[in-house]
Amino acid sequence: MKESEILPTKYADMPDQIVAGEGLWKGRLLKFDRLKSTNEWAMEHLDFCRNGDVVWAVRQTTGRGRLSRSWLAPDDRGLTLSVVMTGLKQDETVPVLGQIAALAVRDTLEEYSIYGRLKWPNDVLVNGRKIAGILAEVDFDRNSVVLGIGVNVNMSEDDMESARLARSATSMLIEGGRAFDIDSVRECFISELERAVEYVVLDGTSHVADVWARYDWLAGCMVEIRGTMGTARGKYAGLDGRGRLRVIDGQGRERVFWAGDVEKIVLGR
Ligand code: BT5
Repeated sequence: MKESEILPTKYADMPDQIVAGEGLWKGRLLKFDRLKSTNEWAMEHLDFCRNGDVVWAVRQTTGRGRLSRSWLAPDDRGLTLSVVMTGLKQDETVPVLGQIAALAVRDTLEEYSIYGRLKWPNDVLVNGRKIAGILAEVDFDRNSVVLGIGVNVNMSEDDMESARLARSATSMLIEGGRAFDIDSVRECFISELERAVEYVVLDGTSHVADVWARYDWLAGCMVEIRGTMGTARGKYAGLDGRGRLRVIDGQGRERVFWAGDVEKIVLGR
């Protein structure tokens, strides 16, 4: 980042630095040395944010996941940021933004020779362990979406162990066998996301389910889905064109879910 483009800010609760041109679509990078949650800050400061701003916390202390769950990011070792998008048409694009972000994370990892798979609604897994999570929040009144992304970059097995995530979580360091430069990972992710969002804006969302299917961790599995609208068990049938999960239940009926948690059913146990 060029020194001349860094503008220090002087207000409490405002970014420590604002860097022009390093956000999405050459938007601003709003950099915090420490922040409770980039999503929380962005949602509370939408009047300050512009389309394409990226809120980045070097240290995020109380990151949030979906459904009031928490997101672990030990000091300096995770990438934690939120992308602000405003003025989006309230069409089919908004519900698939989380999936587009997951695809962009997967593409980013591939740049570093780490090969991720996707798990609905928008997790990225490597060897069955979660390496990145995404939280999309919408403010309908302001016509804005805050897309929060957490990527485990340099977390060790010990970090995962102490957070009781040893079996369920992994990191770029664990999978790649070396430490990675978080600035480069961030820059790579922003350009992958830019590309993916532009594709959808120009071409619509119909291709998202097809691209997702190439890397789908649940493909061919029996699953149990606990959605906001009930529970179902059955054969996983991929995503539909609107990003919803499809399951064929025991009676052969197709059920679709907008949101929820899905797990593979291991038969014979
Ligand atoms: C998510 O929720 O996966 C969304 C995570 C989004 C985090 C980003 S970081 C930047 C932005 N600012 C925020 O405050 N949040 C976003 P969910 O699917 O509910 O998964 C949460 C669950 O994953 C937790 O209950 C843990 O079991 C597990 N978990 C927590 N931290 C993890 C980590 N670092 N790696 C893998 N799994 C983790």
